[in-house]
Order: sequence, then C-alpha cells, then structure tokens
Amino acid sequence: MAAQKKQQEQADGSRTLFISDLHLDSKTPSVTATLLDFLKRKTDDCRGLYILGDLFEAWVGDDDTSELSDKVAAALSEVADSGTPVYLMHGNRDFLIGEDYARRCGAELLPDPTVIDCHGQRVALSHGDSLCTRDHAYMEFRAQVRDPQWQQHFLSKSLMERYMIAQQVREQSQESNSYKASDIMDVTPAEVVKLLESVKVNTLIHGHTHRPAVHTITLEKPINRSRSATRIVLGDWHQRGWVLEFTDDGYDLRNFPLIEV
Ligand code: LP5
Ligand code: MN
Repeated sequence: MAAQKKQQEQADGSRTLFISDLHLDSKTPSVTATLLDFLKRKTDDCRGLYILGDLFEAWVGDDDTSELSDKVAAALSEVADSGTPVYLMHGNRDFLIGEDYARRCGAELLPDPTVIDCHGQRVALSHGDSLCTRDHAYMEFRAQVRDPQWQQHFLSKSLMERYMIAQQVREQSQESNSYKASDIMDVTPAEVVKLLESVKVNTLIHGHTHRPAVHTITLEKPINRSRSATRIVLGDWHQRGWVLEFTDDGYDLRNFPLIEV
C-alpha cells in the first residue's frame, strides 16, 4: 500500500527526464559511475525517466550477462521501485535489448517513434537513426538488422560468434563514417517534418547524432494550426553527461561533468 502511494506521488512528480547515447562500456567506467550517481541523486520527484537509445555501446543479446549490465539493471530497477517509471527505447547499438533485460531493469520497452503526453504537451520520441535517410548504406544495414528473422538467426549464434560479428561491424562502420559527409549523418529535415505530420505533434526529442541542440522548425504546412515545431537533440555522454528536463514551465537541456574514477 505504501509502495503504491509512493508510486502515485512520484507519477505525479514535477518533472520528466530524457537521456540517450550513454554508450556504456566496461572500458569507460566514469560514464557508468556518472549514470549510477545520476540515478541515485537526480531521479526523485519524477514522472518518468526516458532512455532514448544507445544506453550501451553494444548489445549482442540478453544472454550476454556482465557485471556492467547487472549493475545498470539493478540501479534502474531501484529507480522504478522508488516510483519513477523507467522507459527504454532501442538505439542502433542496443536494438537487441529484449523484454528479458527490460524486465530486469523494471523498465518498459518503447517502440520508435512513441508519442507521449509530457506536462500537457504531446511530444514525439525517437532514437533518431531512422531519420538519417540520406545515409543510404546505414538505412540498408538498419533494414537488415531490424528484420525479426535476421535477429532470430543472429541470436541463435554463440556469444563468441556474435562478439566477433559485432566487432567487425563496428570496425566497418567506423571506417565508412570517416568518409561520410557530416550532413549525411544528421537527420533529414524533411523526414523530421514527415514524422511530426504523421503523428500530429509539434515537438520531437531524439538522440543518436551527438549534436545536442534545440532547433526551431518553420513548417510549410501547419501542424495543430501552428507553423512552428521544435526538435530537441539530446547529447551523448562521451565527454560530459547530458539530460533534458521537462516541467510544467518548459524544458532545460543541460550537461554536467563526468565523475572521475
Ligand atoms: O554507431 P555510430 O554512431 O558510430 O554509427 C552509426 C551507424 N553504424 C552502426 C553500426 C554500429 O556502430 C555497430 C553496432 C555494433 C553493436 C551491435 C551489435 C549487435 C548486432 C550486430 C550487427 C551485425 O549503426 C553508421 C551511421 C552513423 O550511425 C550515423 O548515423 O552512418 O552506419 C554505418 O556505418 C553503416 C555503414 O555505412 C554500413 C555498415 C557496414 C556493415 C557491414 C556488415 C557486414 C557484416 C554483416 C554481418 C551480418
Ligand atoms: Mn545511435
């Protein structure tokens, strides 16, 4: 009963938090330490914590248990147990996170895109990679690895084989990215408008591009009778931590230093 009351109070909390692109990896313990500290100290009085993809640098299947994934699951489920709902969206690095790991995190897996009511405002959420449609090589790769049959086949391989394939793809991806023009790896403006029009929403929050910013878009065709839309891009946690906080009074996209370990 007390837990239920706490959950109700928290669900009525005064703010909603969005993070993405932490790229957690055992090789970067300061990012993990910063997340664990953030979850402990910054998630009270919250209506929800949304993690919009690439929580992990690479995810080859829920059966790949590690000290890192255990620690993160325990910390997230503590947040959920304290009454703050935790939501996970897939990124291009961790699209193989399954219901099993989500359950261990006490989190709900969200489809991409998802529309939520955020402090009285309808807001669309996406990881952002699906909007990078000028990156034809990536779109082709994405279509392949998001195919359920391909995933089933990949997950049936041994862990060792999966690590090796993931490593190979990362190397190829890094190499091909070094030749790609910068705007190709950003979202396609027309694709953003198409998404906003299709869900009839004027605000989009996404990550993936690692270009944190707030963009105002002037629409040719109004959405909800407005010619203005907003695209909020979350930051990655390579150099600093990033969080977007929404309240009834507006929003704040800010960064903070990583904890040194
Ligand atoms: O991640 P980031 O930001 O560096 O680059 C992305 C796109 N790259 C990717 C690939 C990931 O980086 C690597 C994922 C590894 C973890 C997942 C493991 C589990 C599944 C294993 C998958 C087989 O997403 C990059 C974009 C960039 O964002 C900006 O949007 O440009 O896209 C690419 O680099 C794609 C290349 O252009 C083409 C990929 C070549 C891969 C060839 C695969 C051959 C082997 C296939 C085996 C089935
Ligand atoms: Mn990404």
